[in-house]
Amino acid sequence: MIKRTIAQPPEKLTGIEEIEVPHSAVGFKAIKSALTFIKDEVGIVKGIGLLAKLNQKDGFDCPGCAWPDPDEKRSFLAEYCENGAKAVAEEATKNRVSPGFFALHSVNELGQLSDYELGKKGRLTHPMYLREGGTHYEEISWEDAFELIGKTLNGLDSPDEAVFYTSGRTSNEAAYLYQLFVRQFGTNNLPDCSNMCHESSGSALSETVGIGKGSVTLGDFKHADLVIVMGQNPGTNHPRMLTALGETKHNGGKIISVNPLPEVGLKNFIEPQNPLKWLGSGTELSDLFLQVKINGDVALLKAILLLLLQKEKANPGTVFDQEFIAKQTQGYDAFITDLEKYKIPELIAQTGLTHKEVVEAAEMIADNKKIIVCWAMGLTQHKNGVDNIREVVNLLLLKGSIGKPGAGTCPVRGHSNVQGDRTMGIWEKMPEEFLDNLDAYFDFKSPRKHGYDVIKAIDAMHKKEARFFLGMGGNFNSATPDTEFTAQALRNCDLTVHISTKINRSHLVHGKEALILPCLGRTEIDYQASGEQFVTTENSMGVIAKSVGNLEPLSEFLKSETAIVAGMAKATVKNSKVDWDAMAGNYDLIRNAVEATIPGFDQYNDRVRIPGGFYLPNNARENDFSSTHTGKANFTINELSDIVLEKEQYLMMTIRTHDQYNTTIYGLNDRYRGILNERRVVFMNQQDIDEAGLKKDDLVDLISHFEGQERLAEKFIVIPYSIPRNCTATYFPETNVLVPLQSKARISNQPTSKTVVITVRKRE
Ligand SMILES: Nc1nc2c(c(=O)[nH]1)N[C@H]1C(S)=C(S)[C@@H](COP(=O)(O)OP(=O)(O)OC[C@H]3O[C@@H](n4cnc5c(=O)[nH]c(N)nc54)[C@H](O)[C@@H]3O)O[C@H]1N2
Ligand SMILES: Nc1nc2c(c(=O)[nH]1)N[C@H]1C(S)=C(S)[C@@H](COP(=O)(O)OP(=O)(O)OC[C@H]3O[C@@H](n4cnc5c(=O)[nH]c(N)nc54)[C@H](O)[C@@H]3O)O[C@H]1N2
Ligand SMILES: [Mo]
Repeated sequence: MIKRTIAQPPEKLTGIEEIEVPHSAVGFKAIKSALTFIKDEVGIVKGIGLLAKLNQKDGFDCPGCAWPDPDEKRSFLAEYCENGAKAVAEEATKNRVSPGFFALHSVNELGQLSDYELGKKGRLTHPMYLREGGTHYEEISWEDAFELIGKTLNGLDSPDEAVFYTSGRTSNEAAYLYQLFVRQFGTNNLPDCSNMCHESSGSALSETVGIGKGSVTLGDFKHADLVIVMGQNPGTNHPRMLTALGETKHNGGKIISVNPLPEVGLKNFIEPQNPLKWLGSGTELSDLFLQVKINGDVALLKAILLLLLQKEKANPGTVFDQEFIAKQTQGYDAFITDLEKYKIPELIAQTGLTHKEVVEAAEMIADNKKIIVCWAMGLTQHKNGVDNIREVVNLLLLKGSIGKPGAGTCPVRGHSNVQGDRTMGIWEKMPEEFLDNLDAYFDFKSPRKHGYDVIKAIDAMHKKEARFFLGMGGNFNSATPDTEFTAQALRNCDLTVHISTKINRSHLVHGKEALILPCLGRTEIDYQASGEQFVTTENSMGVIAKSVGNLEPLSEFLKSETAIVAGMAKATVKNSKVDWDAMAGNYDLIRNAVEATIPGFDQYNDRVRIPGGFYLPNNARENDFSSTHTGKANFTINELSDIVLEKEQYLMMTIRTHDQYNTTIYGLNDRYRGILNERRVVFMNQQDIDEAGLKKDDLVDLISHFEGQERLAEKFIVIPYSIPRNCTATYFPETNVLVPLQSKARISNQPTSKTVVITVRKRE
């Protein structure tokens, strides 16, 4: 069994306190919590100045989530949330990690700190270098850092021995230049955080409706009859979405939530815009809460679809949109034939729900015509993650609920520019058309062989088939599955390079040599040769807008991500015809190149200067499905979960607390689930706890089981919680060590971080 190294956070308990689960989300406590983070990290005067620019048309895009801003007026309080304020506080912190700090603390010593303690050390100020065999990072000049990168890359046997990862905060401009550099160097090895996030959504949506992005706009929430929120915790991860759900309700629409946990944000919400309401009882959001078993969604959807089919047969044309089906779709008959193979009681048994609850959901769906389905990681991170989403699409197609106001698909994206990075070409398998355009504009030949995604990249580094790793943002060691395996993969590299704002565990799990390159964050002013620059991002609904920071850079040694890419490119691709300095000196030139090579960016530089930005084209929104492989929207046949639990086994989902941003730990509380000051907890059903002979607050070890292998995570506190039988929940990244690398979704190859088979062992 795998034991811990510094690749994992230490197994220290921090002193749990349990409180009652609150009745509603947001409200006064959220505002108070936001201001406390701002005060402690940034200082109140500078902090308020920052919040005033957050998500405003003349300000910067929140580095938190990708939820869109209203197209129309934006109010001061409404356009940020508690967790956006925490994200800003984390970036604009007063604390600094300088060369002096690294001289005092060895890499090994830093590895003993928790992720929370590490993050609180502050922002990186200087480029740092760890020499082979070295114990401490030392200061290095930018020139020497670029030269080392160029030399190492050019010393590889093949460009495919290098891996270039991207996290989703990188701006469009930096991402575009970065993928150009990587392709000019000669590889498509561009894995990204999206491989672990919405890859299943992209795979399912491209196949079924011809675009890997969602079809709805923010305005659609005002017109929807019914919004179904599946596998998503907006109260914590997309708090501004609660405002949109509030609007649905306000206009008479209904909400169904489907989740193994009764997440507070989905139950009740107190508007942040209106201080008069902060102390009130709030808006009840969900009309129906379906507490589904982990990975029971395909079974639930199939049961609902069968009930709808029965109703449609009884009264043809009243439940399904037959005209839409006939005109716009393909595969209906085969889909219905397959669906009829299933038996409703058997399906419902897999969901853990009652017959009555499923019938109620089917009736709400049958009665309404304008339906939006929203989802996030609760649907994508499963072996049948793609099936989950294709089944959602089947439902929407039957109802003709796509490509019209108030209806459609809404995969809710994570990182603030994860969608834009893909549009800019950060993908290991960009289509030929994109590569052809790039080649024509820049007069070179980009590689055509598909590159590594996250899982394949880890595997290749582990086998020493890849020997160079670069992370454009992110925290690869801690965000990926199978922590100890991944750590070994990184340690196998000749050189690991991280372009980062803050110190994280990936800097401590390094190759023979390592570099940390500190970059500007969203909140900072970006000075370049032609003057102050702005960047652009794409939100979850395909709006491209400008983002400009308002703080002086915290150190003169920081470079923008774009400038860093240019520096690396010049040191590496010696025969390039690209004028890297000109592009990095004036981002308008990068945007001109984007306009020339990517459809939908006509007059990019002009349109993005209009406050609020512009929408990219979206065929599904326009009710046009001609870009799928059949030229129509496609019904698909999907598989149920095939996980069979043995005695004493549970399914574990790894989720986020209210006080973290992925691997960045803002604080130790999960207020909305009643847990304060502790992350090493395992939520279990009370009956399961009783049957296992355990009690509340017992200390346990968790062991995962996959293809005969066992993985171990030690010291977790048992917490009885409202969760279906045989289901458990823990926080990521502490339990990533339990997620097997080879456990992945069919088609999308996404890690299955929400379905890990575990047993629980009481500690002596
Ligand atoms: N404050 C904050 N904001 C964030 C982030 C953050 O860490 N902190 N992360 C950002 C990123 S990158 C992303 S991708 C998003 C993530 O946003 P979410 O997807 O909301 O994040 P998770 O915590 O993974 O929560 C998954 C939800 O799915 C439920 N779930 C788990 N398994 C199943 C299942 O089998 N079926 C169903 N129906 N539900 C299930 C869980 O109970 C939980 O409510 O948030 C983004 N925004
Ligand atoms: N078990 C489990 N694992 C998961 C998930 C899960 O639900 N369960 N979720 C997955 C998902 S959805 C995602 S998206 C991934 C996230 O994976 P990543 O994107 O790799 O991880 P983050 O924690 O978001 O990255 C945080 C780091 O980014 C750097 N950073 C912050 N802002 C900037 C910036 O502006 N520029 C640069 N260059 N660096 C910056 C900081 O140094 C910080 O330490 O994790 C995945 N891993
Ligand atoms: Mo994500």
